[in-house]
Amino acid sequence: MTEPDLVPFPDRYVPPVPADEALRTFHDALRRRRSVREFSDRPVPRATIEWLVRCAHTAPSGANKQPWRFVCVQDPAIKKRIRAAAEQEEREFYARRANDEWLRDLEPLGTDENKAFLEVAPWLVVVFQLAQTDQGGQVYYLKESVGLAAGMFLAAAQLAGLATLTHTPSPMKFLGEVLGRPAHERAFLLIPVGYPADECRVPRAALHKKPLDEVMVVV
Ligand code: IYR
Repeated sequence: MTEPDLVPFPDRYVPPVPADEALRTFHDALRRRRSVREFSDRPVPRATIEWLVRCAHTAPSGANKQPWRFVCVQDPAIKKRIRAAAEQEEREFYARRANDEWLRDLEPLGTDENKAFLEVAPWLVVVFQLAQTDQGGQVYYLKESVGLAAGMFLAAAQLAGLATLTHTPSPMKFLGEVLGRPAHERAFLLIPVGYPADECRVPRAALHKKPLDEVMVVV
């Protein structure tokens, strides 16, 4: 058996301001995040997107396997193909696949099969989950791991003043095909990233959060 190799906890983070203040500031940024469907075409530098991926990539993962890939699309021709394929799936979803309750739940959001934002947003970041490591090894708690990384990506984008959307065209198989990804990668989430359009609106329904005592139980 290999001995665990434990080292002193390096570079431990200590907030530069009192913890309550740090949390208030962080919460104030997070609470103002909205899923945006009307993007500006204002460019976002590649270096900024790299920082977002770096932040996401700090996430914990099962046995530290880091079973994710962030495919960052800025090529207009590829965005166009993604939009066409997504809209094809979404037409099917709205016409047939979604049941009545689902469609009713979506009504307040005003979503439909038109996904112009897939061409307008300067970046489409497609998060892939890896069913095995690139070397063919096992991965663990795959959805939990990739979900954590995706959450950190969204938080980082918010801190950078960037808008995001957690878009899940369903099924998402076409993303692996359009992006030429290997068989062990499966699309998990498509995140358009950019600035909101000047005239951007968001659904009123999305402003409501349940009160804390509904989501938090202390025993
Ligand atoms: N994927 C579809 C439908 C959709 C589903 C849920 I759940 C949402 O929160 C929003 C949309 C679409 O993108 O239109």
